[in-house]
Amino acid sequence: MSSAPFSNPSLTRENGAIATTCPYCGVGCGILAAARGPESADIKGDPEHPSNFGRLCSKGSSLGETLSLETRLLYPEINGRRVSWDDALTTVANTFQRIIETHGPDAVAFYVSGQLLTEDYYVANKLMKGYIGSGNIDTNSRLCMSSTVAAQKRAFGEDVVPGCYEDLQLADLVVLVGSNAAWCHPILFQRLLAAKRENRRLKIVNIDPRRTATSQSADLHLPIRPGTDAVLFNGLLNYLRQHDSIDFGFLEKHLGLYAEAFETARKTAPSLPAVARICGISEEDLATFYQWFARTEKTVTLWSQGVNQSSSGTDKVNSIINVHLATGRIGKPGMGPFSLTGQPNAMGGREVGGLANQLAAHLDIENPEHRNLVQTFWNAPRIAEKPGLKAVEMFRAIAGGRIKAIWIMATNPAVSLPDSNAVRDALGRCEFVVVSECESGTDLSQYAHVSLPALAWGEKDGTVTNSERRISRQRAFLPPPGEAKPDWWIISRVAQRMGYGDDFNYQSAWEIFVEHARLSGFRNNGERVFDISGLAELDRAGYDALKPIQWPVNQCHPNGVPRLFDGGGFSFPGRRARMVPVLPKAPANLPDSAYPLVLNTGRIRDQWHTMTRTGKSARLTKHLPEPYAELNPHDAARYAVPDGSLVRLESRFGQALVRARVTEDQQRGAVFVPMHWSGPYANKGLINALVNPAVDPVSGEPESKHTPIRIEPYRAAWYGFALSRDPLHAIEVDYRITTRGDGYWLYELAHSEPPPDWAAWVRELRAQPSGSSESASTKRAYAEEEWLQFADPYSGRYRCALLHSGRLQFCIFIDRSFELPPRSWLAGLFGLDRVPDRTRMSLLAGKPASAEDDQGPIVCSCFSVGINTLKRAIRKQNLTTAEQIGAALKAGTNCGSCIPEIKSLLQG
Ligand SMILES: Nc1nc2c(c(=O)[nH]1)N[C@H]1C(S)=C(S)[C@@H](COP(=O)(O)OP(=O)(O)OC[C@H]3O[C@@H](n4cnc5c(=O)[nH]c(N)nc54)[C@H](O)[C@@H]3O)O[C@H]1N2
Ligand SMILES: Nc1nc2c(c(=O)[nH]1)N[C@H]1C(S)=C(S)[C@@H](COP(=O)(O)OP(=O)(O)OC[C@H]3O[C@@H](n4cnc5c(=O)[nH]c(N)nc54)[C@H](O)[C@@H]3O)O[C@H]1N2
Ligand code: SF4
Ligand SMILES: [Mo]
Repeated sequence: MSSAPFSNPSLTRENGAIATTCPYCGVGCGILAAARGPESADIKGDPEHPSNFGRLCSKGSSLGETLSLETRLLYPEINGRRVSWDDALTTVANTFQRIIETHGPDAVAFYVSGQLLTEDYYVANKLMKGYIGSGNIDTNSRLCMSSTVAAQKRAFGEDVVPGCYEDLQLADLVVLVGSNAAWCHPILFQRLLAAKRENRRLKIVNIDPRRTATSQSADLHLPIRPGTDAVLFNGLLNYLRQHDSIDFGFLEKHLGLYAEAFETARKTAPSLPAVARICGISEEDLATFYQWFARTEKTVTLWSQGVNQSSSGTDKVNSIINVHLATGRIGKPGMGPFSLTGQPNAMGGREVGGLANQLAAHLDIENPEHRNLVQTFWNAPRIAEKPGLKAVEMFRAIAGGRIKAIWIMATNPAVSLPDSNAVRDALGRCEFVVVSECESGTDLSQYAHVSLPALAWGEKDGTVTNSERRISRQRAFLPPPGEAKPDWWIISRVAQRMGYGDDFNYQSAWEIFVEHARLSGFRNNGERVFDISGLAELDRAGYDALKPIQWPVNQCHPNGVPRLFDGGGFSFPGRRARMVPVLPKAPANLPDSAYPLVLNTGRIRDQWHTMTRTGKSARLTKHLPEPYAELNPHDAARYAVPDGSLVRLESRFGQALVRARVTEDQQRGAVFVPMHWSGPYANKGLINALVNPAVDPVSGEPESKHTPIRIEPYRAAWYGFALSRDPLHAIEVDYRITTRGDGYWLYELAHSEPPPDWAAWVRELRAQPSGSSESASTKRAYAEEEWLQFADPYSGRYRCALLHSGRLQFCIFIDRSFELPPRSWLAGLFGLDRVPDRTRMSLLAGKPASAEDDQGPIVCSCFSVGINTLKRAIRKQNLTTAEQIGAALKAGTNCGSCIPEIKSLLQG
């Protein structure tokens, strides 16, 4: 079993470590990394990086465990066959060119990602908007930040995040709306908790329909009815006015329009009782929140997908920004509205204009002057005249045959777009699908006509921008594997083959970055806040040495700017801002008698999106190894779904089969399911198959947090799990979950019909398809193989285990009930060279002779500490605080993101 993940605490720049940036969330933590062979690395938080000051969360610390090349895409392929780069690039260029010539530029599209580096993104946007001449480039940020982008443009005149991380430490009140930062922005959340320990006045409020790890650390949790945030914030605006907390001086000086916003708030959220009723919370809690907000000058409001991913997400964001404008609490230390970005480069994508309705450098596609500016700067033959299609529309246009060729980079729409069955159908019908990826075998791969191998994190070079506008370098510390290439190289070589040679003759990420920096200052005259012209003169060495810096960076601010809009300076004419009147709207689809529950989807602590990287780390997989649905005990009883059983979920769009987790954390009528599981890991865990494709009319962002569904118990003939040293193939059952452990694979299984003969079925399961890799040593050991078996047809119980020379190879446990032995103890036996005789006796019992040997499901991923170990230590050593637990077991002492769970163990 691997020990602590931050394997080399002595890493420093001086001893050869490379400083780079974490490829996961928008916190943008600095990392020191040193290669340890081609497929692994030592990782440590960079003590000098101003986002994390040396700390890393469980995902960041485990990056060294995700570098295996086993499933990487390493060579270009056409229709699944390896080809040369020249063939692949020429095929892409010629096919795009042919379709454009026959059907016009809007018949092709790019679908890109906030996980591309700024330089990759810049080149993709330039090719589509300036050379192909269509607006049809959209990004997965459409599913993520686009409501905030739209709202900030409506409020400030430009998409700008005014504040910085330090504000969380300077504030006396921090409100988190629709954000589970404890799991999704862990290092920033840890900074907030550290500030709370220092500043006793600091209060944390969390607004989320469900109780999360974030709520557990909050002073006040408002479990509002899903979708009612705009009423809550309109109510707050109204309350602030009634209680004399409005800064009219600020409004007069810096705002264009505002009166109507107050009027709409008054009409739609007239009183505390009315708001409390609509939001489904107690009047008392509501009053507490409003009072705290009214009387605390230093307030920061953070929000994320619980607000953005809504059919009225743009309005909801404006309702939040309104209360900050109305109180003048913006841009000052410890104050401001603060959107937490999700992806490592969500911000960089916005800077280069990666959304279909933007131009590069924060310019507007609908403004002829702006179009002229960008076209002139690029000296481009064309410029997109109108916005392109937004993600959901784009895939509809593919289904309808209007878009005939699509190039997808660094995102997996077959998993992450809503109504995924329709998306897959569209991809299946598309004439030409190009996929740039690091991984093979994803749910998207099967639709690719051309697959292009991209360099992955650790191999590529460029920049990303985090949630606080801070630009950091990602630097390569691993050699390029196979024939993989940087994304910018792939795009620009296709551009050259399309005839745009000179303008895409880039030889390095640096050349692209300085061009992007020059464009941001081109005819700017201080009108656009986004201006990094101060970096346009960087030479190659300067780019390589670039230290993290917050834009704008220009002549006036050569060292960047932590806060914007202190004392105005907004981007509307007269440097003004606007309060947008917000009329609260109900979600697009409401529950009814056929689909009575509301499906909410989101993230878990230790997985990243479609799991292409985090799924490779055994440590990360242990925290929550199976897709699940969280439901309230009342709903569980009503629909006869016991905790731990399997539950079938169904919406008007599709179905899923997942494990039920019954918890009071979930409010009645609401079900939460993580978004992470797809084909390689679960046969029916794809939750976007159910999610409605309703979108916000302004931003086009899908309503991923609100779909009416129904649930029913799944009646299995049998449940089971298998643990195997070698991967098992073709398990045809109703329910199959695959997880990767240290030296084993774990399969959770269930099926509605029993096989006729268990022993024969198990043999079939273990049969390797021809040509597959059972190692030579395994084969030799066959002579000494030993089967242990237990079958009781009467109770439906079947158990068997296979040992090779005393080493556990495989075991399977089948039962009519879903209550099976714990997996963790058995899994641990795969770490032994020989199963001791005493243990062998209890193998088929599935539990150790002594209960002490079973540590239970993992709570602390960093140090692999299980729940049983924690409970035992609490009981036996009388531990009462998380600090004491840390001292005794190390649990919670690295990234700290398991501390909320540890605290709840202490409480109960
Ligand atoms: N571990 C991990 N961290 C990540 C990611 C990951 O995949 N894994 N992804 C990154 C990305 S790209 C993103 S965008 C961020 C997302 O970060 P978050 O937005 O914090 O994460 P989510 O879990 O999507 O949703 C946040 C919360 O919104 C709540 N919510 C649902 N409906 C409502 C509502 O009507 N009102 C309110 N107020 N809340 C509601 C959900 O219950 C959920 O707890 O995380 C980033 N960080
Ligand atoms: N139901 C539901 N759906 C959601 C959400 C939700 O909360 N609920 N959240 C939405 C949000 S906020 C987001 S951000 C999306 C995320 O959804 P996706 O973007 O689809 O998820 P990822 O797994 O991050 O996909 C990134 C892909 O790019 C590959 N990759 C990684 N690095 C590189 C690179 O450098 N180059 C190339 N070419 N490829 C690379 C990875 O292997 C992976 O396959 O999901 C959205 N979908
Ligand atoms: S908080 Fe974690 S996932 Fe996010 S950037 Fe930092 S280490 Fe990476
Ligand atoms: Mo996101």
